Amino acid sequence: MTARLRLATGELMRDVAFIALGSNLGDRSMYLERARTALAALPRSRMLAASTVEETAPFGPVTQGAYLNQMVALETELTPRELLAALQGIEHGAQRTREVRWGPRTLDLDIVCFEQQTANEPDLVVPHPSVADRDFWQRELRELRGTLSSRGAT
Ligand code: A4P
Ligand code: MG
Repeated sequence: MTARLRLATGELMRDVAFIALGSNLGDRSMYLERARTALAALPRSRMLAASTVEETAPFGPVTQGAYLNQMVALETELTPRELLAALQGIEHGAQRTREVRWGPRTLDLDIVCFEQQTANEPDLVVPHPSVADRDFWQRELRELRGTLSSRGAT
């Protein structure tokens, strides 16, 4: 049974999820573009905005190529857990290969945060524990929040 939030009016809650996209293998722009298309097609969801794509130097213990990173804001009725399952499906569709943790990958999709919901489970932590450490996530979040508020969406 899915614990979806139901408002007093009986409607399902529409929250906004911020999703980080990363790619550093193969045709990186194509993987990001396909991921955006797949995210926009998720059920009970609507793509609100996408940040600038930026090339970032790889961090972490593994020597690897530069990443293309981007963040999107998705209005969704999916719970954090339902969204995680959907993101993993999209990653598999990108022939994701990842032999080592933090290593190179065609596509990585992380839930950065939800506007209203949180999660703290062994396999799902929202907001993402690394949100404060990644400059580019901070930049992309600011950009998206600016875009949404200038449209009066938040
Ligand atoms: N998981 C828990 N919370 C979340 C969440 N909020 N969003 C669990 C997504 N997943 C979450 O992830 C491992 C497990 O984390 C998942 O099964 C899920 O249940 P994964 O994507 O399978 O493994 P991973 O990506 O290798 O590990 P992790 O910890 O997500 O790595 P990172 O932190 O994504 O690091 N350098 C640059 N410049 N740009 C990058 O984007 N990314 C990495 C990967 C390394 N260096 C980078 C970049
Ligand atoms: Mg990841």
